[in-house]
Amino acid sequence: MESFDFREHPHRRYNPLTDEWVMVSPHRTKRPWQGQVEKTQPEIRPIYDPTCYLCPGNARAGGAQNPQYEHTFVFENDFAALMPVRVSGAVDEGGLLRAEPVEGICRVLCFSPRHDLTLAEMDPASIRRVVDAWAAQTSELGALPFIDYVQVFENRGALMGASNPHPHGQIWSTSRVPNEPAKEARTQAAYSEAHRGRSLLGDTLDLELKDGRRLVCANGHWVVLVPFWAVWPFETIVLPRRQVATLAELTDAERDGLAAILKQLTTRYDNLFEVSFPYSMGWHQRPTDDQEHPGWTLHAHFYPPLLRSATVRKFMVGFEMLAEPQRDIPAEAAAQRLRSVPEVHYRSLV
Ligand code: H2U
Ligand code: ZN
Repeated sequence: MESFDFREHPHRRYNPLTDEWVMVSPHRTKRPWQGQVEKTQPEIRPIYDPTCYLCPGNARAGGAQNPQYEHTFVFENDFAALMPVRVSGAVDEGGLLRAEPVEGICRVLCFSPRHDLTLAEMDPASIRRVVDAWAAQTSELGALPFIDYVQVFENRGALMGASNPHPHGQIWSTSRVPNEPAKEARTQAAYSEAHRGRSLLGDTLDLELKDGRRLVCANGHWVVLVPFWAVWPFETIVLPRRQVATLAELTDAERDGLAAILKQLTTRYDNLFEVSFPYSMGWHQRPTDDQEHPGWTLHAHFYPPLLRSATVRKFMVGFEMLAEPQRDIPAEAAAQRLRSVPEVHYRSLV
């Protein structure tokens, strides 16, 4: 019998945040390499696009007109998935056919008046304004009595279904705690209970800092790493060094540090395949349902779909849909690749 080496043997890794497993097949990265890394044409976008519904001064699809905003701009989603309307009752047929009403408020956040920028290409002072907007929305929506959870996120790039290249994100706040944060609430609370109040992600961060193999970048307030249990090829998690549970709690220095680390991370992503890197990212913050949620640590997940080049993406299909997620490139190798690219954006070099 061979003794287990996760650099060689097919294995499963455990995700303690979701209580789920991911299969890792490191030997498959030795498969013959088919085709090289294609580069796509550099995308040229105007600073202002008269047909963009997010640019300053333009009309939106719903008929409203955007102000001549100079920094960030928040508005109610014209096609909101949820409504702030109280409805009572529920459906439950034998515990099998169940439904319950959900109320909520959905907003869109324009990161910048500039149509041509992305987080990677914005300056840290402008990204800091995005961080402030995230924090302000978290406080405002989270304080509403019927809102139990505030989800801040960004869908970046057409590959991820983003409807518009103008730099923007969304905030959906809901009267129920959705699946993913609900799982994380359970696992973090159970860990805290079992480890005398320690935090699951705080302890994970300590282990990762000691190990070092999965670190991508860091500063005095934040650490970015490829989680041991990452599913997406270049998935990362952004962790605060101080134990905080929401964006609203971040100090001035932590917000500046966050703006800096977000610029670094998104720049590294773009430099990997010299393309504006698509992803879904979002913050997992403590629910605002008046429960305690011991051990909750604020963190952001970045889930980028790209695998080998600007055009070759990972599909979560077949075995992954029916059994469990699987990856070839081990987390350690992905982190190493993200560390090895320059911290200066490739577009700023031409
Ligand atoms: P995405 O690119 O992540 O899909 O976000 C764009 C959001 O903006 C989307 O939810 C909203 C869409 O409903 N939107 C408006 O609220 N008004 C508009 O005029 C167009 C798009
Ligand atoms: Zn625009």
